[in-house]
Amino acid sequence: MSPLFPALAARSQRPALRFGDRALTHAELADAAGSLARRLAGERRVAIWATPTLGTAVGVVAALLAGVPVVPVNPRSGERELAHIARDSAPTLVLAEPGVTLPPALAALPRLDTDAGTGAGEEAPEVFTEPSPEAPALIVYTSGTTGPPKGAVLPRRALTSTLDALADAWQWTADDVLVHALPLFHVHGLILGILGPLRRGGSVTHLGRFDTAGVARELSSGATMLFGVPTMYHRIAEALADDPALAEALAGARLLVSGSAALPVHDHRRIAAATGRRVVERYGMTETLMNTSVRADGEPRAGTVGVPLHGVELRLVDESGAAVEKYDGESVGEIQVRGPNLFTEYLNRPDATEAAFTDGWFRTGDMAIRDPDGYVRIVGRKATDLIKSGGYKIGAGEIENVLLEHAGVREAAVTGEPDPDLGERIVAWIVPAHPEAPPTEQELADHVAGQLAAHKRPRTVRYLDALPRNDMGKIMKRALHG
Ligand code: MCA
Ligand code: AMP
Repeated sequence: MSPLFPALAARSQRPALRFGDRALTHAELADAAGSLARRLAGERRVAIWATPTLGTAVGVVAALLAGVPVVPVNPRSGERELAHIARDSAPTLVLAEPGVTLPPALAALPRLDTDAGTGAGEEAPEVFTEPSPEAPALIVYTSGTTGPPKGAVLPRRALTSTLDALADAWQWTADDVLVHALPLFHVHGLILGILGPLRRGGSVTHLGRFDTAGVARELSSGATMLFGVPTMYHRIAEALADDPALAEALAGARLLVSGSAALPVHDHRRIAAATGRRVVERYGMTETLMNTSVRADGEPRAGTVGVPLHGVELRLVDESGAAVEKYDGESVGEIQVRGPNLFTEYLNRPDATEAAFTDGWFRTGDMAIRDPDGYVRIVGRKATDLIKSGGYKIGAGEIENVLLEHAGVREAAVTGEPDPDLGERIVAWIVPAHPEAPPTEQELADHVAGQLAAHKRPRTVRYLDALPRNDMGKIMKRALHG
């Protein structure tokens, strides 16, 4: 069994995964994923239809055991996004839960159900050759400012180094039981939320979908840690006033962790006031996995993402390209990082890979300051055309292109607007092709959801006679919110 998962090799009888009434111990997972892995061995690359279900976890572990790179696909991807990912990643096989009907872009591929291995325990266990630490483990698609999403190639050493650095920062052990409801096609939910507990030999309960009742139930019946995006903590903060059981459950947790976007200080405070517990923030990115965190044994401080994780080098660089040396809580620079946690490349995009690095440092595009004791505070982002909504990164250009394909749209611009629940809300500014009969808000939301993904749909549409443009004809987005 792969050294990625010592508890599988040790055939631990402790719980590993629970999704509703489906659960596996580490030993059972070793059998299920092991026999699925035998069927995957030799494949060049597999896609997985990443529903929030047990089969997705088993399928990803199987691919990792077999040493076959795996591409998690959002099961709510629209046609265009799916076609792009299928074309770009060119999987030789697709894994899916039994009974799932796959859309055309994937249906033509050979398919293996994620339960294909179960019941095959009588087969002799196979010892898979462990690939090199540099070998690709996962390819995770992430949006940029323009163009379709890029596949970040994550090597095996990035997974192990980030998960072990988090274990160090959070004192995360085999005794921890994690609960979360994050999607399984991104780093947060899949790598931290599923592979993390498995690597520790601990366990995870996935709620299937987020609700505060599920969080309260699990934290009051044995779960020790909660992972969530700020939107989830905001909804918890809102519910706390009328839900003493939720407050009690959170108060009993060992660690509450937030990430993927900034958790507003107001929500930090409301949760601390109602539960006596401080939410710990960590900062990461698909391309870098985790960079910094407030440590479990460190001082929790709202509004900061803590200190660099073990093995991660972090520097701030100002606009002239010079390193910001001051730890004064006010000198701003772009966060650049270096370390074993980094991706190796964007799949099929050497141009984009090259542009992402400077002297071996990865440019995150996030702007930050450092407190005198080294705590990092993120203060903004370089690109205005990147929107973080519900913890998802969304490129404005991608949505604009799809809106422009709608027959009722003459011009389109997309921006992010502050939103108490989602952090940012996607706003589409539309010049209708036929002002007397403009497309409705619902029609445009459905169009974007159908082509890209549900979370990329505009939540607000504003209709204009013309978009504000400068002398060069470029849309002046800053003038839109005027
Ligand atoms: C409404 N719905 C529609 C439409 N209108 N669906 C399709 N087309 C439409 N026009 C439906 C949705 O399908 C869904 O159905 C329901 O309305 C609500 O969906 P949505 O609006 O997406 O939900 P939400 O309430 O806005 O979701 C909030 C959320 C979600 C649960 C917090 O945003 C979320 O899961 N975020 C996690 C993001 C994440 O994991 N990011 C990590 C990447 P139904 O009711 O059936 O669901 S960042 C990362 O990995 C880095 C490394 C890091 O640092 O972590
Ligand atoms: P993604 O590309 O979807 O992996 O998102 C990565 C981005 O999420 C980072 O570049 C940050 O802008 C943002 N992010 C992640 N964690 C945090 C955090 N704790 N606070 C603020 N921003 C965060």
